[in-house]
Amino acid sequence: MDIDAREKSHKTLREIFEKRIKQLSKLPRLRDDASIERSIEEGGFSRRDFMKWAGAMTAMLSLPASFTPLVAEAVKVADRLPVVWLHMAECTGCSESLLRSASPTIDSLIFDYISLEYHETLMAAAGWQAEQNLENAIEKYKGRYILMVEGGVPLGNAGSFLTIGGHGKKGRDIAADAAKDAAAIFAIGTCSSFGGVQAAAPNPTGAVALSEVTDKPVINVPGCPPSEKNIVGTLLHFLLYGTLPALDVYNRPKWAYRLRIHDLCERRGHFDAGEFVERYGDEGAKDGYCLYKVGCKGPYTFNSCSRNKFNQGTSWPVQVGFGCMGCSEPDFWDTMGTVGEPLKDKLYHTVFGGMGADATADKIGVSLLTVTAVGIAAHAAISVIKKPKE
Ligand code: FSX
Ligand code: SF4
Ligand code: F3S
Repeated sequence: MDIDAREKSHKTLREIFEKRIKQLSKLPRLRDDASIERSIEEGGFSRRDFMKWAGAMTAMLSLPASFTPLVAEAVKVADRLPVVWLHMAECTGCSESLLRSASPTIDSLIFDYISLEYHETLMAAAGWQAEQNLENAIEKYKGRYILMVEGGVPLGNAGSFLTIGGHGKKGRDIAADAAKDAAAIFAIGTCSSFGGVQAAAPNPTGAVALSEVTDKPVINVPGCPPSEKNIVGTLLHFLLYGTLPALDVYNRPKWAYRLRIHDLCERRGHFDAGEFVERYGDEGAKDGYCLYKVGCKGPYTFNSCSRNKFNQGTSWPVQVGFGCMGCSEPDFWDTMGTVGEPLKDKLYHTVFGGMGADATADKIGVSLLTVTAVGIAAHAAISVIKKPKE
């Protein structure tokens, strides 16, 4: 794109965002007891910290740095959007990832600040009152609320593996009903995006992805759990654009899931140099070598962990010395082989055979995952020949 065209497109984008923020700011605030400024201050952050955070989110959403003030403005109107958060079959790690870090992050503060109309693990209400809250929120904010769902949806035995509340309402019906009048639907975590651990073979409860119980578009934010940045970024994207983000073939936002873990991994230099950890605790492990041979699935996994990390950017699986398990990919429990071991040749050929090394999730389409593992395996094998054990 030439400079003129780029400036024009930035101008258009700026106008879209300004219009959207203006529209949202006209809506009534849903919470009187909080302002983002106060939440940030009470969380121990300065305005400077907040702007730094907004700058990082702007970059993450692939927007130019000059959009940072607009992103910060968008956060301020986040309390106009009611959020309904449902739990299906899962471990609640997705909520934990976002909300229960030892010290609050700006991301978690934003979740405290938005109007969570219904969230089973956080709200004070219980029993009949909780059920009533959900019905009221759906009715009151019809067509306006964002639905976030955590967990797979069990369909087996007519949905009876997950019943919630006094009337024994089935999880699948609760999710389907809540989806009907939502303004946007986010499947938070791999369970909700693809079925997750519940759906691992033999999938006794018949668990499926959220997208199987609604005809409406679902934005998948996978990861077991997903990073807080991917969750908050998806919300921010919706606030700014008011539309669905560009999605890959698995309905994951491209701004977060377009690159493989392997593409930006801090150990990538060692992979390219053929320097591998052969066993946990060996000299290579101490030197921070590549974890491919001890089971890292980073070359087949699209997610932003190597850029964003977890726990306030402190660390991520590869940094602590345990390879990526492929947790943001569909059916990773079944397709990523044994934990701690590289994928076996047979699986490479069945799942990845015939794909080019530059393949993206889109190009691969419905076949699973990413680049040709044959190529990856060949690289690892060649490196053994080139680099005999020292
Ligand atoms: Fe699943 Fe989230 Fe993994 Fe757990 O709920 S994505 S099991 S971290 O908590 O749904
Ligand atoms: Fe990093 Fe894993 Fe790729 Fe090695 S195989 S470079 S540890 S992502
Ligand atoms: Fe999951 Fe791999 Fe990231 S296991 S958390 S996608 S490093």
